[in-house]
Amino acid sequence: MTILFCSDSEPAEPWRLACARAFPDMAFCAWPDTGSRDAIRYALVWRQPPGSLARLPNLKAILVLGAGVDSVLSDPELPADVPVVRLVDAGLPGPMAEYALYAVLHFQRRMADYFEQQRTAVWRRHDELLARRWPVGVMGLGVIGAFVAQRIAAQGYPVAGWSRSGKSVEGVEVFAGATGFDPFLARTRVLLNVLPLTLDTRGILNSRTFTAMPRGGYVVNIGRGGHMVDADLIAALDSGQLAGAMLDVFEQEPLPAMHPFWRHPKVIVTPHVAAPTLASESEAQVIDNIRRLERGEPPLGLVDRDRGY
Ligand code: NDP
Ligand code: OXD
Repeated sequence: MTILFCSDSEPAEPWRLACARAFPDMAFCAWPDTGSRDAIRYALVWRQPPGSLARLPNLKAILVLGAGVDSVLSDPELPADVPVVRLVDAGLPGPMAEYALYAVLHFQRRMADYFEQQRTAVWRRHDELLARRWPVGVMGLGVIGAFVAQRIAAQGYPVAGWSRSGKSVEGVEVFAGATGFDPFLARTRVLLNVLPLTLDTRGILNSRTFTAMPRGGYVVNIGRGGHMVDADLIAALDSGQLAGAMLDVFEQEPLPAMHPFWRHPKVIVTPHVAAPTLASESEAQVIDNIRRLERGEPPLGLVDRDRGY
């Protein structure tokens, strides 16, 4: 029995060690070395090369080493009947909330202006500092989004969240579905995206969305690059409808050197670092899920492939 590690970007070694400790009787191999394809029972994947999970006749589950499964589900050769399992929490919400809070503070406390002023030794104060005047709106109230929303609310910001079902989150004003979207946007000064990328959410950060926000707002994208319509963001920033954006995720990663986001004065780019998956925080969950599957029990974090998350 073999565990296959399959990623175009992440190192296999931490997972090789974790699997060797937990399953000394199972073999481990890292794509493109598959050993005997018939022996592969579990695949640990993060942005697997397309087609790498095809023709594995005894594959029992695909265990995604992240919370978002869009890159896995977009593989045209993904085996149709094999369960896809994602990480649930696994140490991701804390760093996501830190990133989000930093972004809100950065904009609210006018840090870009002070960095710029320092370059020319300008001593000038800007006002409008009160957190209660900075309504934050979190798109996606799942495991991560709900945590992010509560962390920011705990700092005194008025926080609302928007999700499909509108499940309640203590301390957060909740909006739901298509009818709740515009009222949610109308009260939001800093829009924080923590949605999964699905057919329904692709391109949701577009000019219509930005126009529904009060003029001079901010956008923070820590969901996926596919949520953003890049040209619409640039147009909204250039027209003043939006005052700034902090972006961690991009349609193409690494972000191409010629992409206008790199040089836009109102855009901050980070290289998909809001919450990297750490083996130390997630291996127990992955190992536990393999044990559950071996016992014939449902794993934690089973993805609804039709829904896309
Ligand atoms: P969950 O599946 O727990 O939550 C998803 C949330 O999005 C739910 O609240 C869901 O609504 C909502 N949602 C989904 N589709 C829609 C829709 N069409 N309209 C409105 N709401 C919708 O995911 P996580 O919180 O664990 O992760 C969220 C995303 O964060 C990941 O998919 C990934 O893309 C991103 N991520 C980014 C990282 C980074 O480093 N930048 C790190 C980790 C994750 P409902 O509650 O009704 O189901
Ligand atoms: C994830 C990510 O989805 O790191 O876990 O983006």
